[in-house]
Amino acid sequence: SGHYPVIVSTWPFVEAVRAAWRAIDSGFSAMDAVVEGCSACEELRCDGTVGPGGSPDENGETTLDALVMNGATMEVGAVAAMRYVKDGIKAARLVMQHTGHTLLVGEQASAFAISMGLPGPTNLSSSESVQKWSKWKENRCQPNFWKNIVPVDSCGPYHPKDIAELGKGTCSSANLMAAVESRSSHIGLHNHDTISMAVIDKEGHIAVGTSTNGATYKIPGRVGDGPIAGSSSYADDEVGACGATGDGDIMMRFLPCYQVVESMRLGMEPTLAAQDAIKRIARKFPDFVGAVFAINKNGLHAGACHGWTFQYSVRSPEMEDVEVFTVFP
Ligand code: SD4
Repeated sequence: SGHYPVIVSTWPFVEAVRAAWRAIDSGFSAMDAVVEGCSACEELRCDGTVGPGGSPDENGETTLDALVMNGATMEVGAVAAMRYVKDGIKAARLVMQHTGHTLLVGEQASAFAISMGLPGPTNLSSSESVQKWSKWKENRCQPNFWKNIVPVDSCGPYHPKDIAELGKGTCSSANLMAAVESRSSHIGLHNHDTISMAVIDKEGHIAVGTSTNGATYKIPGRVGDGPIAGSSSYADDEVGACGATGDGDIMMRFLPCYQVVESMRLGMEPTLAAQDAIKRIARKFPDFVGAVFAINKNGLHAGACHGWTFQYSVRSPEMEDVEVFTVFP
């Protein structure tokens, strides 16, 4: 007995879920709804970390990672480290619909997106991202939340020696405190970074999508879990779907969303499947920060997290509006 349609999204991205719900209500497919929902987040610059204008890399540039997946056909389209184009999720869908490829990267992804009619080239920086970056640059040890739990001076240019020294940074205690504060402010739900969304449409077809500008102060060229199918999100009509958020550099080693869907295929309830996927990562990386939501094809959903408190948003027919669920580690 399926409770369709249903929309699930990481974090309290309520407007994004409403946009996806409106799309479903007007008869659009699950895939269209995913694109509408994630686009809404990109336009609103959810948390300043989805879409343009957020999370500057080491050179101060914002780039986008995005993915869509169709759980009926198992088609996937994605872009990684895409520059100068604001519409990450639309670019991902264009890759899926109009090429035989799955993943395009960097400037060539931008060129493809623009050739397919998306607006660009555009500067993806905002005054906030420029300010944030200049401040960080002034103080080379200011932590990147994801990487500098042990503070490192990760400002390029890199030399083999620097790489060897990574993790042994020489930061003042003031910077160490900043690192600790930055970490707790993230755990306090200030900076969510990624929208991953799953939609089950009226027919029970499932689509997922993810859009993010990745990790702040990343080394240019870094690609996170966002555009990796099975890591940031995964869908299979026969089983259900999953969406993830968190430290992509760690999470992408485990394909947590593939794991969640495959566990549900073998009969696990969404709660257990989500918890199991997170536990597998935490066992090896006890300091990692991340979360997943799981939804099975009957519309039963759950979340699991490690290192922070996670929230995810749901809209289904029995709800009057989007509801936000909170999951504790
Ligand atoms: C990344 N997964 O690029 C993204 C960041 C994120 O919540 O999800 N933050 O690593």
